[in-house]
Amino acid sequence: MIRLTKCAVSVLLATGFGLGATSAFSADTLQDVMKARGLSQQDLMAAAKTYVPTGKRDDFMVFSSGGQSGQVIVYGIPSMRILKYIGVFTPEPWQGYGFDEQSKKVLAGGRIDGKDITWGDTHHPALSETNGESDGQFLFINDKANPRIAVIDLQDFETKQIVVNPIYKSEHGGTFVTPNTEYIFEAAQYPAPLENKKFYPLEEFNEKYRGGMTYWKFDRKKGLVDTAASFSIELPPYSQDLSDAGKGPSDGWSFTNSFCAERYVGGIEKGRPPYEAGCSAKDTDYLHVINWRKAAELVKAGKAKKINGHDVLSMETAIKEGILFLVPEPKSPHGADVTPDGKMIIVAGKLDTHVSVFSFEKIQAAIKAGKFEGKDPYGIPVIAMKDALHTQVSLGLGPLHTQYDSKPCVAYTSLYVDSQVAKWNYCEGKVLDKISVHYNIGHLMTMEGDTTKPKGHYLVALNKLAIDRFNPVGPLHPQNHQLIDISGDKMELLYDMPIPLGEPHYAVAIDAKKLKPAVRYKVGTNSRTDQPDPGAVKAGQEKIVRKGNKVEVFGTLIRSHITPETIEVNVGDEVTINLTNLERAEDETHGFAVSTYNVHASVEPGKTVTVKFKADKEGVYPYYCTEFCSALHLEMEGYLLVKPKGWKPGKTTALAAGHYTEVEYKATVKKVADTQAIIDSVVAYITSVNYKDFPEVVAMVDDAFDQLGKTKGLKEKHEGFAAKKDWENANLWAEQIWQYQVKTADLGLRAKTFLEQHGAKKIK
Ligand code: CUK
Ligand code: CUA
Repeated sequence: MIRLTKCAVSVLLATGFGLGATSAFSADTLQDVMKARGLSQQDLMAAAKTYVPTGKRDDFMVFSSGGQSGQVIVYGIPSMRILKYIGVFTPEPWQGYGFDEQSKKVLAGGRIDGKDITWGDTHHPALSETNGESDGQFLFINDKANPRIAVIDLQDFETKQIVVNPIYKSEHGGTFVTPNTEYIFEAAQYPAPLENKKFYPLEEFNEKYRGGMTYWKFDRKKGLVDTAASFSIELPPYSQDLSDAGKGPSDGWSFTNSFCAERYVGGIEKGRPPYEAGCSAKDTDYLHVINWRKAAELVKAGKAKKINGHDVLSMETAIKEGILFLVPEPKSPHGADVTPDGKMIIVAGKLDTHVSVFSFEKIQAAIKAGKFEGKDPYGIPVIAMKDALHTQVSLGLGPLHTQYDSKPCVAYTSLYVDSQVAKWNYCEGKVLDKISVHYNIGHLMTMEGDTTKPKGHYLVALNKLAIDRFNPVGPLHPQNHQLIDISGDKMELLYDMPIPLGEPHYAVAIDAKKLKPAVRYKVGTNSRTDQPDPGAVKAGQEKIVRKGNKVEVFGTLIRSHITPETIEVNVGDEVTINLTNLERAEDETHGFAVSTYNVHASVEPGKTVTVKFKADKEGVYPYYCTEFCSALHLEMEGYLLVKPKGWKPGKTTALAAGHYTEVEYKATVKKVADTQAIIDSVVAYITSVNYKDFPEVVAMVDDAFDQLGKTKGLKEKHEGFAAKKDWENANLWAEQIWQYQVKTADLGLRAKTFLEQHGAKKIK
């Protein structure tokens, strides 16, 4: 059985990557390639600016809304390589999101009126800030269709909380954060009665329908929104839209624009002119200027009333306390973006060629002087547009959103109708450059462009239509994110990236160095709460507990077995399976699925997850690991046996036997000895260098010795059986030693490669 021994070595070599052949480029010259592929010098330059060679990483990380997918898309810049989809409002099977109990609890937080809502229309992600700068700790995102926001912890890129807005029926102007992430903003969109399940006819729109602005209090220590400490301000039914938080001099204030300040109600089916006509009839809508800091104090002082159990400051109170003002803005505006220095608010009107630059100082001067041009129908003081404007600049057709450069006074505005990005100077009010994009751009995004310190370098155009840019995939086209180099005077288009998951309205980017996600959980962690999970067990303590018709499994996962390997239940039993991944090595995730019971879990190193189901059908259901985690991944399996009512074992038949011989047993023993020699040589290498300086390697070495430790007592066992000439058991137990050895060697070789690649030094 020499064959097996060779196989053993080849498995070991195959797992010890880094021993591969060095590859050479083919003999083509760069010119040949350019000619063959029809590439220009400019293409080559763009490729050189975006190509991230194998093994290298991106400079910036983007968190993009996943649009109607209800997820978040993570990708790198400049490569535009997609790194992850984060399940947020929608179940995501790979991550087990919505299929294991821990994540189901998070999704249940997003239930409305007792019903699951398993999709979301995600629009605006926002990164947490400290002193106005992105800190890389948390990400927030809204759901426009079902008024909700979610909290994602960037420790593990997992959704930890979904919060339902108790008074809106839709929301859009969120999420935006204050400079120290004290609050997360969310503005309503389509006006509706604030009380839940209250019906008022559209004829009572002006009196009973309302908009609003919600300020969610964020508890950074807990990493969760504190709903009890959050509040809203009642606003007129003006279709509040995008918002932004003040910063620097304007910190403590928020700005929210609106459309349909006409309060028009359509009804084309009844012969009325449609919404789009009535909602854009007047020349101006309103920018809402709110002193949120003072509002928070008023709420603390008990001046709010409860609506659906949530603190709401009435318009009346807000007006009386002098915290709510309106400024007319050119009609149907979209973005409201505060400049990095916090001095200006730039508003773009979709139906106007101008962007309007409002001065916070001027707005404050008008408020102080009590200089208003009048009141709106609800009694809110209106500051004259001219008293608030710094300047207006004509940029082109359909200006929507504005982002900022690291260079002072430089801004970029998307032009939806023109399909262009305009670069301009908002201090001096002049256009600097324009570039065409493909096609019909919505948002645009610069690196940390929402913060007090934008980083420049790149801009991404989030285009609504791709039309002819990609290989056709049917009538539903992907979206097109285009990467633009903004480091020079002229903008340069670098890359087209199709987004195939939904319409991402907005995205945010952060310097990749600011993100420091964990590589593993502390063994036994519930990743959704970051607390020790009661279902966790240590190696050797696995058990199956039965109480009446409830069967609870406390199991573990480690290459390459699931413990237990058999779960026997009776039909009708409620089955709970808790699984802890005992691995410490980076990226050693196991998955867990049970045939046809619609459960799946992703169990990353250290994580504990729970799946629950009712064993409502008798039969035999294999369960297995769904991640190709090791050479013996396919053997990482077991059986759920669901026994029929009143089933009794019949004539006992033997389990399948291999009928092994003494020769085979001896070959296995030799294979074990050969493999041990390889392990010894790897161990000799690892301990000859400063491996303790590499936490990744220490984790692998720990895991390796764990695996090797399991061989304890097995030698005596197989020798005992051999002495009794029970070659079947002797061979199988010797084989099991080898299984542990393979995993030990796999880890050892990975550790060795890592050390070699990271310049480990000899210590003796
Ligand atoms: S929105 Cu879609 S392009 Cu929801 Cu910010 Cu402007
Ligand atoms: Cu664990 Cu495959």
